[in-house]
Parts: sequence; structure tokens; C-alpha cells
Amino acid sequence: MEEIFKNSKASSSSSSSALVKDQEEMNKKIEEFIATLPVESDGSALFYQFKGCWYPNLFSVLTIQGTITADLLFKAQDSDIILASTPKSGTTWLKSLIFSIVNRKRFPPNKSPLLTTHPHILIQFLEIGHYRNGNIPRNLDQLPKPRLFATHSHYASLPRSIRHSSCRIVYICRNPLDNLVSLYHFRRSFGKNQPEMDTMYENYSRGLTDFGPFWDNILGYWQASLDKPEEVLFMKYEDLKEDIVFEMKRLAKFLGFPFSVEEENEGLVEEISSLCSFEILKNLEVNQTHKPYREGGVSANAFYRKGEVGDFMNHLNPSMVENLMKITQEKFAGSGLVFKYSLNKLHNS
Ligand code: PPS
Repeated sequence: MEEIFKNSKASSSSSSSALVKDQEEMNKKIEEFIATLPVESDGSALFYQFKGCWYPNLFSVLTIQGTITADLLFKAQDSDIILASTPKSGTTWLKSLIFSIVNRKRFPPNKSPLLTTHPHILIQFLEIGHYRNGNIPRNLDQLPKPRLFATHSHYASLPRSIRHSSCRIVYICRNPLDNLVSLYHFRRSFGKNQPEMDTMYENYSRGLTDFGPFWDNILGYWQASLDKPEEVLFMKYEDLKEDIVFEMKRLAKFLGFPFSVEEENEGLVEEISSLCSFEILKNLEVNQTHKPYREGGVSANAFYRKGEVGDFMNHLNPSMVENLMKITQEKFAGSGLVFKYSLNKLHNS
């Protein structure tokens, strides 16, 4: 794979026609490389396996193409903030929170761009957004600092410059049962011909899911958060649901934007948490529409469904629940990682 860009000048050429030609050449090489990778269908979409991660091929967006391009060309800055997540684990929520915390001096909650802009536009993914389909963005240097990016990649597959910089990474994940159910509904919002729950469950259990295996995605960041706690913050959807104020303060401190005593006394933490709450965001016009949140993207409202812990009980049968919890327990054995499956009960997983 390293050979792909060896002689490429795509990131440094000066004339635009040369850039386009370089980009086309790179994309061709990447496409040829992708054709050599293991590929599987989940009954509806194709998935390519690269460095142990299953990359979905959705909406003609070759996610893996974006991943490889970002790996080779993205130049991280130490002040960057990277939001990483397993899909359907609270990414949209955390995008809203991080954007609001970091930009609170520029945008107080009542003037927040979140009121009129989808969170996925305010913080874009590297592989699915900026670099999707092998696009090479030219304007990332002009983004306000700290620059905010998102990714679903495994820790080991993050763009190399992120791994070699000291930018801050915030990771969020969620218990696998609610995660699977959320993913199931998300896929149904794509239209007909999506896998039924039985099929999704089978695929999920053997690791074939967006940016899966689910457990590997989590364990990479979990280990990184133990090794480098000042650079990687590990968060869980259930913890945010349980105590948003505590989690927001933890997040803000980690990001280098701690809330001052005055801000706390003024109720700013609660104001931001309220702005970013499921009830408020879901009901904003910008998030209610069926229209794609960006060209070629998913419907804006597909990112807001129920927003609860424990909804799996309404969708998975007892044997699915038991089996997924057992797999999770085995995969996380010895790691110290546990998930909450309801907000009152703590299961060892
Ligand atoms: S994605 O596609 O990876 O960006 O999806 P992601 O945002 O990670 O996950 C979507 C689920 O998160 C719920 N959601 C929220 N929960 C609480 N608060 C807020 N503000 C919020 N915004 C989105 C969303 O409803 C999905 O969960 P389910 O269980 O399907 O409702």
C-alpha cells in the first residue's frame, strides 16, 4: 500500500491540472489495491477488509478509499481534536457537545450554529467527509483552530500523522445491543433491500459490521486511553445519558477548555447540555428533514431515532441478547471494560 503514493505529488503539486491528474492516478492505484482486499456482502452492502477493519461501501462512497487517502495525506496539527467512534454510538451527540464546548466564546448556546446546521456538517469525518471517494481537500489549513475532525477508523488505522502527533482524541462507544439495534434502524432509513435483524445480528456477531469488528474498534481506543490518558479520552454513551454534566466537565477539561467557576455558576454547562440534548436537536428543522444532510449523504433525520439506553429489549430476542453479551464478555475479558445495558443495572461484559 505504501507504494501507492510513492511517486505521487498529489499533495504538493502547484498547478491545478497537475493536481487533478495526480489525484486521478492515485485514485486508480487505490482502486486497484482495494480490488485485492477480502470482500464480503452483508446481504445488501459490500464490505472490504483492510488492516483488520471492515469498511462499508455505501452510497457509492468508497469509505476505504477515503481512509487510505486520509492516512497518506492528512497532516495533523497538535491542536487538532479528533472525535472517534464506533458508528451509532453517540457520534452526532458528541459532535454537538465538542463543537459547543470548544466554540462557546464565539457562539453562546442561543446563537449556536447547531440551531441551523447539522452536527455532521460542523464536524466532518475524515474518511466519509473530507477525503471521501479519494477526494483531496485543499482548505483544511484554513479551518478555525482547534480544527475538529471525526472518524470511525480503528485506532491502528488512524491517519499516520494523527498517531504521530499529540492531538487530542475523544472516543465514544456504546453497549453492543443498543448499538446493533441503532444500526439496524439506520440501515432501514436507507430504503428497501436492507438486511433483516436476523441477518444483521449474524453478521454483527462475527464482526461484519461498519468499521467492525465492533469489539476490535473499541479495544484499540481503550488500550490507547490507558497508555496515553492525556491524549485519548474514552467515553461511553450510557455515561453521558446518566450524568451529562459530569461527563461534559470531564470532556471540557480534557480538551483544554475547562469550564470556569463563573461559567458553572451561570449554568453554562446545563445550557450547552440542554442545547445538545436529543429532544432539542431532534426537533430542530435542520435535523427533522428527510433531505440528505449533505450531497450524497443520508437523510438528516436518520441520526435521531430514540436516543435511549436499553431499547434493544424491544428488538432482540433473549438468545440474541445472551449470545452478544457472552461474546462481549469473552472479547473484553481482562480489559477492565464494562458496559451498562440499562441505566440502573451494571453488567460485567
Ligand atoms: S453515526 O451515524 O455514527 O453518526 O450515528 P451516531 O450519532 O453515532 O448514533 C446515532 C444514535 O445516537 C442517538 N442520538 C442521540 N442520543 C442522545 N442525545 C443526542 N443528542 C443524540 N443524537 C443522536 C440516535 O438517536 C441514535 O441512537 P438510537 O438508539 O438509534 O436512537
